[in-house]
Amino acid sequence: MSRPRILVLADPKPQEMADRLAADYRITRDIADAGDVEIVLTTGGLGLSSAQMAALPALRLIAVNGVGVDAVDLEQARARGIQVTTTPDVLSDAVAEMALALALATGRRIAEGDRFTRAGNWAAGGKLGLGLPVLGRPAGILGYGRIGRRLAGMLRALGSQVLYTSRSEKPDSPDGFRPDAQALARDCELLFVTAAGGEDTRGLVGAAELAALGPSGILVNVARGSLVDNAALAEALAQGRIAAAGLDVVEGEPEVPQALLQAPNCVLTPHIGSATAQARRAMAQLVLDNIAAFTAGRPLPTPYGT
Ligand code: 8YV
Repeated sequence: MSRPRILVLADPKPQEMADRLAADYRITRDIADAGDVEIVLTTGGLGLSSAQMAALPALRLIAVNGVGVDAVDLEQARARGIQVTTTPDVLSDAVAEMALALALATGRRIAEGDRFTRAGNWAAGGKLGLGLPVLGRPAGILGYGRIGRRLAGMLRALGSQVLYTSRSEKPDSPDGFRPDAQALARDCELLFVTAAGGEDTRGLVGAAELAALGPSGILVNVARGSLVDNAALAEALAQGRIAAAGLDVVEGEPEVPQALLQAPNCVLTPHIGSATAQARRAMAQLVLDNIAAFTAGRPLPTPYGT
């Protein structure tokens, strides 16, 4: 049987996984050359837009290398019976760890301290100001899915009180439920954004939530930039309405607003939450498993929504 053709919008990492993909499938990277293609490999960041999907009449599977599906036209996929798969669980540790790292980097001024030292200020007798403790302060999880729960477990193990908000209260959770983002921000001092992106969560963290978080509060976003109002955040950081922010994702990425680039109390990283060799290898393996199962007519290991 000839090797199936697939449209690849982004190679899985590490390279060995991309090589395995090339060995098992005939790859095209040109949507205009993919009219007969049944399978698309994309990432959480790239997704597959309405127009792209409409240009693929034979499409039957969208294999996402990631867990975010906010950039996939799910409505069109459902209407056309196109299956969507993601890579859940295997990246939860990495992304949750990144959230914790960003909280520590902001609270304890690690990025500022690095710049301060490299600029020769320490050698010149300068003193960097005090930071803020992270562990032991009430932590709020905005979005209690796989990543949010994993982060909650890490924080709980480190002695922090954990609160969360989600569409509904989770009876099995040992953490405190709050009905919405503002109530959560009011009752915590570290606010972690781990909810799914998309139009229904756009701007969940705005001026009101940041004011509720307060002047010693720290915001961390490892989910999607769309969840946080950039302008409100830049204002809150500049005016000291919150203490600091750690962002692995920003609305409009990879472009970042100047106000955030220039904010000394904002730590920025380039969407690397899942970027460890272990996580990316496991994600790529799941992608290959999903595509192989689809090709063989077997049940898909990680269909979206399960
Ligand atoms: C992916 C992500 O690695 O899972 C997601 O949706 O955003 C990341 O974990 C990213 O999409 C790769 O570009």
